[in-house]
Amino acid sequence: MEKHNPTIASKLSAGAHPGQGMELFDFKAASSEPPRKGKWRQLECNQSIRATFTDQARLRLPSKYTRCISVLRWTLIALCLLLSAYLLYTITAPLKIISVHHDAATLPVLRPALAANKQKTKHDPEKWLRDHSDLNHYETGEEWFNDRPKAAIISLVRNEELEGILQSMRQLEWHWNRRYNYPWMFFSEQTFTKEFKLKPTQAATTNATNAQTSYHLIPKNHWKPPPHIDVSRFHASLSYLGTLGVGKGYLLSYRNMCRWNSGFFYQHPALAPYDYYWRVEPDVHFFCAIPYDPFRFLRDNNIAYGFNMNILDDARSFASLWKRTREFMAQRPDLVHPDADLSWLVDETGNGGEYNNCQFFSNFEIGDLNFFRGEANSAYFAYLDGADVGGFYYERFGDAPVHTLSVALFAGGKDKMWYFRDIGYQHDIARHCPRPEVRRGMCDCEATGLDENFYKLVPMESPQRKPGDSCLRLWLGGSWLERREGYDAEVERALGGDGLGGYVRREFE
Ligand SMILES: Nc1nc2c(ncn2[C@@H]2O[C@H](COP(=O)(O)OP(=O)(O)OP(=O)(O)O)[C@@H](O)[C@H]2O)c(=O)[nH]1
Ligand SMILES: [Mg+2]
Repeated sequence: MEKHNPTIASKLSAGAHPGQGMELFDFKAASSEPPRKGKWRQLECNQSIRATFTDQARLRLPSKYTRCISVLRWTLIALCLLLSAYLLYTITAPLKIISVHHDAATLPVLRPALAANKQKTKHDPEKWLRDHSDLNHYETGEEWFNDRPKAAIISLVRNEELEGILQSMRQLEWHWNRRYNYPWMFFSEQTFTKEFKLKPTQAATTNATNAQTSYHLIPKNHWKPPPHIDVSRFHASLSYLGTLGVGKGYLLSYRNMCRWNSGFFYQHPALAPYDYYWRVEPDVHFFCAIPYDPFRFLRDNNIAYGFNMNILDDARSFASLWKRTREFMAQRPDLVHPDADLSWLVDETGNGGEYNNCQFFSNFEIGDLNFFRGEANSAYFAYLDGADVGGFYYERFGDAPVHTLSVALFAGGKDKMWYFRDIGYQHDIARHCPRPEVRRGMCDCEATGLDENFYKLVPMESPQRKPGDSCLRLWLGGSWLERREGYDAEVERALGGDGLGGYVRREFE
């Protein structure tokens, strides 16, 4: 017996008009065999009838078996989609959690007070950081490659410090360079061993990065006292500073190291094609993800030198450095930059115009090689190293105070220097970790204060006067130096403090 679909029949009788060049639905065929594609003929009817008709008919189309398959198919598709979404999420989640948005209040920036005429420059480092900070950004492609600064990570290191440099590399790679792939360049006066470079089954420098690595020998005359050095006077200095207990003052290798880092690294032929360097030592720590390219930052903002610790050095190691520097300035006043600001380095009142021994702690530095290669710095180094002074061997001039004085004298104003406050870092007992307010979940360390590390490097027995404010505050200047009314540093010291209290402006406001 033929069964008609009552709904369709009633809809038809209620107003649908078959014919007039349109094809009709074959009810008989529809009732006797399951309709297939092509069995439909169009109805001349309004849209609503067609919809109801189609729905009704469809309900009857698939057999139980076909419906099951269809359900299964959609379930599988849904599962696949879910799985893909989950995989995508797990791969990118660590990056997304700390995707960076800078607003004015959380910029990782502490800038020094500049001389009134220097307040306005065409560079805007804060804006640059806002525009270029992105942890999900991986630099790839030709456009990026052609535009990136010519820069390298450089390390003076010994074969026996392999474990230490691997540790430094792992952290810097993880927190930054795996997204930028700047080359690592290793320097030594010794030939680097196969173990140091590449040992397929073990950790070695080549395995610690996807970036290019290269190994360079230091020319012999860059790593030994120059001929004008009087050997017996030099030996007397080794034993004198050794006896005093000035850090590594008795080591010839240390003197060579300080001299190379002061005046020779930027002359190495392997660095000739490069414009910027980031110095990395073995056994240092990097605590924070770095969401931008510091090389590009320096270049785009015309900054010569970046540091992240500005602390006091042991003055006994460079007793005549300031006197010699003044001599050089007197000889070559033309080289001193017109914007040079020495106010944070020279204590005119408390210390009679002497150098206060503040220094950029140079085991971390990111800098412009062309500044160091320039006439002013080269001449300054040549003077300190020359026959009249011989300061790297008769004393223990360190590369940190030498770089600091050079940058301050010859690079320009403080806007040529940058405090990389957001790069958490540790070298031995000196540690810098950004405050929670500015770290944005990107650091794995306990926050340190602004005055932290100030005199950590100066042993109790050093008779040097400490400046009244920490080096970093002196560099920042302005309101960073204001104390609350009635505060007396002498009273604080008499009570056992260090005289660094009472500041109106604390680190983050
Ligand atoms: N190739 C080579 N590298 C050296 C030599 N002496 C020091 N260095 C490297 O120079 C850098 C500074 O040397 P360190 O001995 O760490 O000096 P420092 O940082 O002032 O002293 P510490 O506080 O003890 O770390 C490190 O990267 C050392 O690996 C040396 O004789 N040969
Ligand atoms: Mg060191």
